[in-house]
Amino acid sequence: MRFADVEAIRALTGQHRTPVLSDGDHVVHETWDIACYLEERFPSNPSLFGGAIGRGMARLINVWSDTQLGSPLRRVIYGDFPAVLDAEDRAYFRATRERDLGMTLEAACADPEGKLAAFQQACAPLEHTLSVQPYICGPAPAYADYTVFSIFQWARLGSSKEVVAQGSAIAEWRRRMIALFGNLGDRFPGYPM
Ligand SMILES: N[C@@H](CCC(=O)N[C@@H](CS)C(=O)NCC(=O)O)C(=O)O
Repeated sequence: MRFADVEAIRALTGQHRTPVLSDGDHVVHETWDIACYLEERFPSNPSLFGGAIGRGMARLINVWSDTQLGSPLRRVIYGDFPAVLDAEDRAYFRATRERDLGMTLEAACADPEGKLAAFQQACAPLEHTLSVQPYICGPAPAYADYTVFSIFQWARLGSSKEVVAQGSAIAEWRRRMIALFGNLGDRFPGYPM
C-alpha cells in the first residue's frame, strides 16, 4: 500500500487496514463487518450466511481461520512474503511483522518442515470436513468457505511454498474455490517463480 492510499483509508475509516467498502454514504471496514453489511444490503442476492444460525457459526469459523490457521501459516510464508511486495513496502512489512512476532522473519520461519507440519495439523478439522462434503458450508460455497479460502489464497499469492498436500480434500476444495466467479482466484499475479 502506498502512503497516499494509507492516508485515504485513514481519512475514510479512522484506521489504516484493508479491506474497506465504500457504498454511497456508508463506509465499512473489517472483513466480518463488510460481510454482514453486504448480507443486509443485498437481501435478494445469494445469502452469505444462510440465516441467523449460519451467521453465528460463520463468525466462529472466521475467528478460527484467522487465528488457528493464520497464525501457523505466518511461520510458513512470512520469509517469502517481502518478495511479492513493492520494494518501498518491504521495510514496513518486515518492521511491523517482526515487532508482532518478537523475532526476525527468518527466525519465525526456521525449521520449515516443522512449521509446515504444524500448519497442516491445524488444518486437520478442515481436511476431515471436506473429505465428507464438498464445501465448508455443505453442498455449495458461502461465507465460511470464502473466509477460509482467503488464508490459502494468501499463501498461494505470497509464497512459492505449497502448503496443501497433493491429493488431499483441501487441495480439491481449493481448486474448486479458485474456479469460482470466472476463475477469480487466478486473476491476480502470484509469487514470482
Ligand atoms: N481483522 C482485519 C484485518 C485487516 C488486515 O490485517 N488487513 C491487512 C491486509 S489483508 C492490512 O491492511 N495490512 C496493512 C498493515 O499491516 O499495515 C480484517 O479482517 O479486515
